[in-house]
Amino acid sequence: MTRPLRIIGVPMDLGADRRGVDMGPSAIRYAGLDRQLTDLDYDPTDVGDLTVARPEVGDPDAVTPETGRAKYVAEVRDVCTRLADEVADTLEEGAFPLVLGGDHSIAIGSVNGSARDADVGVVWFDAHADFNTPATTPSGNVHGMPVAAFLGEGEFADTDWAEAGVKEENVALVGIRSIDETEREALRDTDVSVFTMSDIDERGITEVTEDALDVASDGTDGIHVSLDLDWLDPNEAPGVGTPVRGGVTYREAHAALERTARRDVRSMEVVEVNPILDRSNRTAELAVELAASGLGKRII
Ligand code: EXY
Ligand code: MN
Ligand code: MN
Ligand code: MN
Repeated sequence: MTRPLRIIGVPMDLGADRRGVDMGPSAIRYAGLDRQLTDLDYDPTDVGDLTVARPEVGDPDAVTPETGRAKYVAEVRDVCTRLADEVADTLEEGAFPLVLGGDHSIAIGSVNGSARDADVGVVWFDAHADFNTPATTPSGNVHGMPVAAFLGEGEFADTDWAEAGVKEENVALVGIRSIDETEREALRDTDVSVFTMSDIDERGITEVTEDALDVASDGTDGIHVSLDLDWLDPNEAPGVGTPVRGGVTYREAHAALERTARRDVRSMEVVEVNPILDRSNRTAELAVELAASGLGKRII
């Protein structure tokens, strides 16, 4: 029996400095997403892309009383509000939401949508912790803030950025190797689980991934998977805006997503693919492959 799935494109680049990540959804579709999903017995419906304001019409230096310094904060919030509705509607209609980014700020929308009517845990595959707030950010870029935002950290407390009530103890960051001092300090005061690249070196990807999945599953109705392609080593995934050496290998990434597929995954996003920086659409193809592994594809 085929499983209904909705592809939701979000050509967002307002949360990041490097223009080009807005073309991620096109590149991922071009890399054969629909065919992969159909082969996996999903019945995909591509609802197209959400409209995202052009940087030229937004305010890069926006400051709001509520959120302090965060570039294009009003425009990012508007997109995330619409994305949360789209993800929540998709789930309500019995389909699986697969969100294509776009920069990682869109996760604020996907997570709030996925967790609107359920208790949801989050597994965050990323080189970065994405735990800055408008008060701590070194860049002003919202793609460095989504985890802090949906958990209601700092200025995000008691705002609609965190309206779905995801619990810290159900959030696991995996593969982290680039973290700002302010993020490190803030994370120490939380119940978020942080699995670094050193943990993967020492314990192996399978064990670490299983632990992260346990964190996200514990007492929840399902898991949201957020896959930032800069989680992988830049040799594997060159088409990202903020590459960091020493990431997971091609096989480690597949192993982690294959383990993930065995759990109760209710929504997923693949983000930060930047076709302008890519080589022959390699990173977009990888995004498709890894999404397929996370949705149950097996070698045999
Ligand atoms: N921590 C840095 C910042 O907040 O500006 C870099 C964040 C990069 C975030 C990328 C998408 O994962
Ligand atoms: Mn990220
Ligand atoms: Mn909830
Ligand atoms: Mn990242």
